[in-house]
Amino acid sequence: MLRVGIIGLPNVGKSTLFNTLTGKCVPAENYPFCTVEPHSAIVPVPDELLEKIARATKNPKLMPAMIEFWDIAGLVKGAHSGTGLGNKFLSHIRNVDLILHVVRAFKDPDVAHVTGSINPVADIVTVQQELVMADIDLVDKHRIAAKSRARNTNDKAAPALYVLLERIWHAMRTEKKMARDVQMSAEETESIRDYQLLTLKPTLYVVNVDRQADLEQYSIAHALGNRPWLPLSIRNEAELAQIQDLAERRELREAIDVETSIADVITSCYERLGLVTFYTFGTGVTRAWPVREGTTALEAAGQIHTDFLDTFVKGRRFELATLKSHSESEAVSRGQFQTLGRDYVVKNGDILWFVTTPKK
Ligand SMILES: Nc1nc2c(ncn2[C@@H]2O[C@H](COP(=O)(O)OP(=O)(O)OP(=O)(O)O)[C@@H](O)[C@H]2O)c(=O)[nH]1
Ligand SMILES: [Mg+2]
Repeated sequence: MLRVGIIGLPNVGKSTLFNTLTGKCVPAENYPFCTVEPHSAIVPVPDELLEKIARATKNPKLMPAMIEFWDIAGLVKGAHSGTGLGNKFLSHIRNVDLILHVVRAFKDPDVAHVTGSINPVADIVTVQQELVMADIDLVDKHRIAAKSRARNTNDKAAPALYVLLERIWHAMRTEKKMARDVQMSAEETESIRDYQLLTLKPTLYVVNVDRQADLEQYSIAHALGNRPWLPLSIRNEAELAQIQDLAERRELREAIDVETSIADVITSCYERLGLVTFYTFGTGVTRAWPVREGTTALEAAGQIHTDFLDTFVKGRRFELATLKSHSESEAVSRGQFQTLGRDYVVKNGDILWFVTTPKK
């Protein structure tokens, strides 16, 4: 299951976003620290291709990719050392795959701001610094352990790991750098992936505005530069989600001058995770399978059933157009498929069928 943790200062709209994303109701009141325990809920990823495959192959039950969203308490300055409730929460998001950082850029004098004034750019820095501080402690622990292993054991990887951790630790302490901004090779990044550093995780910023003009006023685009972000009118989206009547919904949608929607947030989270999706169909079910880039046909089959790792014979890849006019067995007998060996690298949008031997 893919996991996304929603973070930000208190009272910026995290729980309202979570509720709207998930259709779940957790308290979203106008006072800071309304959320104490993290809440989680599972949300399907909107997927048009999945629906098309289901229609073409007449396997109507959809199993889309799922994302588990975690709503946590607001972070404040000093959260890493125990101020507010944030530090307790930081531990809850250590194992998420993506961080969704909500930033307040709506004015509304009726909604209190922890520092008293709206300053999204400063708020982003405050939250980032808390994440950096929380990571420093962790890097330090691993740094000391690597140093000891380098001295006292035959662990060949330990000296290089120690040098790397020393470099990251230094950059975090002296320059307040996030781990992802420290220059590292792909192998170095991989060597510390298991540490679950918060500032190494992919991040998507959601800038909560009441209207598009809020973005310009606070120079958001400039401040976030090339970091991925989306504007969203969370309160309006929450209102929209309550409306059943389609015509009324359309009217409100048009009245909201921020174009990105809740569905865009889910899709962007999925995209930020850098996954590819392959599809399977059969016995009434059409299913999307999110896998890491570079996954082979054998590994993909193993996702479906671990037994397939032993019984894998080959894969078959079908075009959607073929499945629209022919059943799977017709397509096979007409030779309208591509045969895949175990080392084939799965591509986004592949519609696959695995041939396996019965297990002895
Ligand atoms: N004007 C306006 N108010 C909003 C918007 N989003 C949220 N709010 C209001 O802000 C208040 C706080 O929202 P929450 O969703 O509870 O905020 P939170 O970030 O979860 O807060 P904590 O859990 O305390 O950290 C509520 O009164 C919301 O209705 C928005 O886009 N515009
Ligand atoms: Mg909350």
